[in-house]
Amino acid sequence: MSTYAISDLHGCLHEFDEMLERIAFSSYDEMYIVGDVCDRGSDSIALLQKIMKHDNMHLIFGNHDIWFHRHIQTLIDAKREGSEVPLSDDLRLWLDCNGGFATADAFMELDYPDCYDIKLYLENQVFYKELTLLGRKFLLVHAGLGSYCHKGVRLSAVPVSELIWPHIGLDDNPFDDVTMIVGHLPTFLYGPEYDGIIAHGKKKSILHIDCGCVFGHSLGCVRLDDMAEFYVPSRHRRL
Ligand SMILES: [Mn+2]
Repeated sequence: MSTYAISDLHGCLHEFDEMLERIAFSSYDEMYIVGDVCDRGSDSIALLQKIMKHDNMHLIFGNHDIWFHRHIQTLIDAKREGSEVPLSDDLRLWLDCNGGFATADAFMELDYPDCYDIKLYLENQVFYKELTLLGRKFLLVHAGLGSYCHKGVRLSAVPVSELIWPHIGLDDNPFDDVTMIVGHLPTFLYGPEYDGIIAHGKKKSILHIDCGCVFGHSLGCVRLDDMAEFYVPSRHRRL
C-alpha cells in the first residue's frame, strides 16, 4: 500500500503505463497526478479516461487541464451543431501555441456521453491536496504558491491562478513542516544538473517532479512513503 506522485503527463500515455509497470502499481496503491494530464502529447484524452476509470488515481488541476475545461462546452456545442469551433483569442492560444490541438481533436472524436463524462470529471477535481503519511505532511500543488509563498499563508486564501501558473524558484516553500510536491516547470529549466531528474530544493522540503517527459527528457515519479524516485525514459523527440 504505497502513495505515489507524478505530474505533467501531457498526453504521454505510453510512458505513464511503463511507469505503472515499473512501480508495480496495484489497486492497493494511490497515485496523485499533480496537474497537466492534457496537451502537447498525443494521448491526452485516452490518458484522462484511464485516470477517470481508476478510483485510486487522483487528479490535481494544472493550467493545461483548466485550459481544456474552460473551452470544453464550446467544443461540445460546435460538435452538436456540426459547426466550426468559434475561435476566441484564448482558445486560439490554447489550440495553436500550447498543445491544445491534439486534446481538442481527440475530444471531438468521442461520443457525447464520453464528452460529458470528461466535462463532469473535470468539474469535480481540486487545485491542491494536503496529505499526511507516516507523520510527514505533504502539499501537492501544480505550480506552487506563486507570489503567496510567505510564512503564515492560508491555502484557502490563495487565488487558484497562483496555484497553477507562476514559475517558482527551487526553494519556494514557505512551510517549516510541510514537504511540497510540485510540477509545471520541467526540471531541466532549473539547470542542466537537473536534466531528466526530480529537483530538490536546498532544504529538501520541496520536490519539483516534472522531469520534462513530453519534451523528450524523462517521466519521474516519487513514492511519498519513503521518497524513493522512479524514472522512465521519454519516447518523445528531445527539444
Ligand atoms: Mn503546467
